[in-house]
Amino acid sequence: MNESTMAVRRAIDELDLDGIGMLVGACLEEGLTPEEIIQEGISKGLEIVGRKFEDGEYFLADLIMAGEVVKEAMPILKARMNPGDSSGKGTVILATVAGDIHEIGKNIVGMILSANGFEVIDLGVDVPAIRIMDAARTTGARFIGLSALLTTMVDSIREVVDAAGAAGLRDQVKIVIGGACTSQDLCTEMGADAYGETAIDALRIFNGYAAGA
Ligand code: B12
Repeated sequence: MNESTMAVRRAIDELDLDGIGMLVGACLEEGLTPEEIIQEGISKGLEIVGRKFEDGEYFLADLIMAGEVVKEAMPILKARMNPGDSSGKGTVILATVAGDIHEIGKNIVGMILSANGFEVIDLGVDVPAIRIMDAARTTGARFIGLSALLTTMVDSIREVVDAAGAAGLRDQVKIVIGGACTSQDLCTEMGADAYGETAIDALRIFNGYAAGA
């Protein structure tokens, strides 16, 4: 395990808002890619925070702080991602589902997709199905990415699938889901088109659709 990404992981676990920028910068200096830093440092650090929250060692204020620490790191990583080629792979509408306000994973997915030729329309968090479908209709986007982290909110995914049906768009749009509480089984159960475990999976899946696979 790389020592610098371990330091990023530790900084998130220790809620080190002041130190994170320097540590992420050190990883980039070493030649690590933003994707590697996200995967090995940031996501793993947040996993530790999540476990501590579950165990009662961390409280909601700590979760909020962990989110702030990650937000500090994101612009630094974004600035180092490829500006995105103009190959015009299509438009992806991204949203965290209704009832859920987790945004870090969605934002990472958005960064990686836009750095790889997709136009990303990010509708934000806690987005009702109807708004997602309005956006799909008005922009003509064929791809929808839904992020969900709360087990209690997974039905919001089905609502989007149903809304696509009601709008007569179900055959025209691909609905891809991801986020900590999702799985292939959930994807099948909710009637979505694909499940991706990581932001890199999101890219692979949308690349496949863009290529007509
Ligand atoms: C930070 C955090 C928060 C922050 C969010 C800050 C922010 N600005 O986003 C705040 C403080 C707001 C928060 C609030 C709550 N949280 Co919270 N939170 C977390 C924590 C620690 C990290 C989440 C995160 O950002 N992970 C890092 C990102 C990078 O991972 P990710 O989102 O999974 O995304 C990756 C992949 O899943 C994938 N991906 C994500 N989206 C998509 C989309 C597509 C299309 C694809 C293909 C892939 C993909 O790519 C990403 C990168 O690879 C998690 C613990 C955890 N391990 O997940 C708990 C966690 C998700 N929270 C939890 C809970 C319970 C809550 C609260 C209900 C707490 C409370 N009592 O109020 C509230 C809910 C509020 C609400 N209505 O949404 C639980 C959920 C349990 C469950 N299964 O339902 C968790 C798992 C903690 C725990 N272990 O108990 N939380």
